[in-house]
Amino acid sequence: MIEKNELAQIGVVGLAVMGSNLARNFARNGNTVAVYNRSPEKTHALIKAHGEEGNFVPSETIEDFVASLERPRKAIIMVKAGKATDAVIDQLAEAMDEGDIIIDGGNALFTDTIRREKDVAARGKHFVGAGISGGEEGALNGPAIMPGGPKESWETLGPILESIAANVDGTPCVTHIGPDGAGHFVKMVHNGIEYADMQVIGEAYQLLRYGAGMEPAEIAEVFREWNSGDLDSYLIEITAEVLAQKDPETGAPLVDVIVDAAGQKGTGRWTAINGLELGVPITGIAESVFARALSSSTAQRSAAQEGQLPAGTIKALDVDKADFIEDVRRALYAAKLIAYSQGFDEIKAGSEEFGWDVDPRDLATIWRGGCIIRAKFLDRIRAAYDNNADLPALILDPYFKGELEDLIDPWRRVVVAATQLGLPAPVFASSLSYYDSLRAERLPAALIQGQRDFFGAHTFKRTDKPGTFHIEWSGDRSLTQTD
Ligand code: NBP
Repeated sequence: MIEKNELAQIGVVGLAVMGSNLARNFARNGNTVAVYNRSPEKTHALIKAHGEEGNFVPSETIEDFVASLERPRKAIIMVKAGKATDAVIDQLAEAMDEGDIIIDGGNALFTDTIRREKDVAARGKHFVGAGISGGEEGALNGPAIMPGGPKESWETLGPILESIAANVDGTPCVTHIGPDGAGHFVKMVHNGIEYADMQVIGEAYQLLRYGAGMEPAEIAEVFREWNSGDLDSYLIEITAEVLAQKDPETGAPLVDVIVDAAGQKGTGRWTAINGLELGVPITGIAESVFARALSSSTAQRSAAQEGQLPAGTIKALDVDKADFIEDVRRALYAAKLIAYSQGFDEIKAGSEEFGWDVDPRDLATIWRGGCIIRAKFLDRIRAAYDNNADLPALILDPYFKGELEDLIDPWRRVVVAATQLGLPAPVFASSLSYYDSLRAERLPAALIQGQRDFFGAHTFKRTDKPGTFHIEWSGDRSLTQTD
């Protein structure tokens, strides 16, 4: 229904997949929604197909759109991230008044959000970078929303965002994450964890398929069963659906028909780059980004297959099938736990670096619904941070330590099996190395420090006394204290 004279509580700019679904979600939840798209066809199409779902106020110019909003005006931008976002922000900031709020709901890089907030604030308006997860379906029926920006904007925006967010046990999956770029930063890491979660599921599938020789339909049943236990999550649920699906054209398992080159839009890569910049070992996420890149290196892969790189001695799997399936389940759980633990480490480091004061409990709460990484075990993560807000690492929480007691041996067996079978399991294996590195009493870093001192006089610390030292490597090899 189009109520032309009614002022809208919220506006949406950009009516492609995400924007049109988000606008419908606002309208269905009793909000009057102003809608605008650069090319008016999308606006007309939305009103034609869904105008009866609620109160929409369509506009064909940005000025009319702004005029159709009640004050303080609140407009969410859902356009292609990058230059398009800057263009729309500029148009809105020009047409809006002091105190109005511009929200960017796209997948912006958090450093862009920090810059945009400064620019918009200098023009007297508020800017909120909000991460929105859940894809098309989430946008329509309830996404997880991670808004950053000024706290005072959250006071105005909170109720309207709560009206459309997913809801778990009466708690909306949205909260103010922190100032300026905090929301988009956290959404970036969410996507990084999503990459790792999808990769470890893929590695489990690969082992069951080519290690245990199971067919996709049979593996689908295994994933269905796993979805009723510790691994209960959206990604496990949809994995069972994808594996059970037959290709409508050939009747073959769909997974066998799909080209094995994974795409990416960049948020996983940003998470890995930021982990490197902050010096946080987010190995699971980085390996997952590399695994997608390797899968898409089609020319190199086919050259390697044609050239038949030696496989070495491949040993057939000599274990009970049911035992192996259970081992793979536990290895998947362990590697997933590491990915989340590392993701939370990155958020903690980012929060400290940028002074955001992000509360990890908020994330464990709002990620329980609406978003792609929603999972039952987020309740456990929430409990872990409730018990100790300064947990040095998620896996050091007593509950997860207890879980790892049961996971560690199966996890080792699976990494050994993958190695013996010549099957790639980059995140299962590297996460285990990360885990063993964390618990190692001594790391070879001591030797690296010695090498660095040898070739570059980079100095080293001693285990037995304070100070910084150097060995006169090219002279008499005496020890000198440099400070
Ligand atoms: P797209 O990312 O495909 O962007 C298309 C929209 O951007 C259209 O409305 C288009 O208008 C508009 N646009 C462009 Br392109 N350049 C513009 C410009 N210079 N000025 C004004 N408008 C411009 O849409 P989407 O897939 O709905 O995603 C929207 C945002 O949400 C993106 O940032 C995306 O990363 C993020 N996101 C997407 C998902 C998902 O599952 N798709 C999930 C989470 C977040 P036009 O019709 O006139 O060309």
